[in-house]
Amino acid sequence: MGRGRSQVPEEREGRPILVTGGAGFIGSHLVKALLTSGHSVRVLDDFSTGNTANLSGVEALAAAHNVRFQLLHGDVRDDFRVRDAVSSCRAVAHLAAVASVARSVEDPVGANSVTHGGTVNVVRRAVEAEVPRVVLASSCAVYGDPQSLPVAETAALCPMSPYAQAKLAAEEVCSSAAHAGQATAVALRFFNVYGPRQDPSSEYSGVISRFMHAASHGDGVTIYGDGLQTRDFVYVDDVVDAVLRALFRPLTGYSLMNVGSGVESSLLDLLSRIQELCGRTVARDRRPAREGDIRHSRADAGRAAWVLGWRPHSSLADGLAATWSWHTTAANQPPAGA
Ligand code: NAD
Ligand code: UD2
Repeated sequence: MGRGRSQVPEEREGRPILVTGGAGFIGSHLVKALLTSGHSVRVLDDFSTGNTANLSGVEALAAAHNVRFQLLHGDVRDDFRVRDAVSSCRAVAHLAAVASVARSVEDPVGANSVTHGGTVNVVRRAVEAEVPRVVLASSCAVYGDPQSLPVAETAALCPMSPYAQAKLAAEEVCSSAAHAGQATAVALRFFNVYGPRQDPSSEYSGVISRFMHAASHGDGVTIYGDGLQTRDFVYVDDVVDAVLRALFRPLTGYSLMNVGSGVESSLLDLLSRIQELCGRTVARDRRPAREGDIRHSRADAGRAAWVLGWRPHSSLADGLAATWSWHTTAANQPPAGA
């Protein structure tokens, strides 16, 4: 690894980017964007929530762009698998995690072992293999309920769920490696990401995918709490753009950045937009607020603009329309109630 190196060394130019969790929602968009921009890609995924359908067409994409695509089935906690995965890589985008607050509350030990333990494993093996850069998918969940909005990276941290605690610990793994001069590391605190291929099939799935899945099947939705909680919904293409910049921009040491739209929307607002898209009223069932849920969220993404030259381009209206179109395309419809 390049101690303090800011640029990817030339001899690594043709080497693959490792995407852990590359068969998942965000990971699969990242993989396709990397291939399209002429980078070879290696994916490490255990398919616990990801699936091969998300990666359909990647071989053809790789061939069209004269680059390589390699899929490794394995767990980020499996030391031998991770050693193989990081070998000769140009950079690592580490996305594999138990990506759900609710699931982490149900199984805190398991969630921590993947999200924190897996990061320990990936980062230490990346450092050992002299991989010059690691980008971590972190989360705005580390802030908990911010005292004021928009929330900047300097805000107090108050992780309210095992998921948030594990993400904070994963960030510290990256910052320690960077501060020890072992790697350039970038932690991106994604806000609430949405878009095509977000899996709607579990009760733990992201709220936009849940609501759109229900609306497109003529079903009702469940609202936890009063529906007035707000989130900063950021479209997946914008998030991928931030990850690409974090992978390839000249940087040194450790960088930490919010990746959010800067716009705050309540669940009730979201539901009314979805009703407009589907042209009917969607029935709603109210349940108590979930444990570990935060109340309000909105990003100050000024640092990502400054450091990465990043800004979101998709409005909520455009992003929802594209996501709705994906949900209502027959080939993309998981069976109702799945
Ligand atoms: P996802 O569940 O679709 O993707 C996670 C991927 O990691 C899946 O393909 C899954 O099979 C894989 N994975 C899980 N455990 C693994 C393990 N032990 N070994 C190997 N692979 C494993 O979720 P996503 O929404 O695409 O999230 C990607 C990353 O972004 C996660 O780290 C998540 O915490 C983070 N993030 C997501 C959001 C969001 O709103 N979706 C927001 C903030 C941060
Ligand atoms: C958190 C993080 C997000 C990401 C994600 C991974 C915050 C602000 N965001 O998202 O960055 O890391 O965790 O899981 O911490 N809800 C319903 N009905 C449903 C589904 C959800 O009402 O069918 C509610 C849910 O209780 C919450 C809101 O919708 O209040 C958003 O939930 P989510 O699961 O989409 O995402 P969230 O905010 O937990």
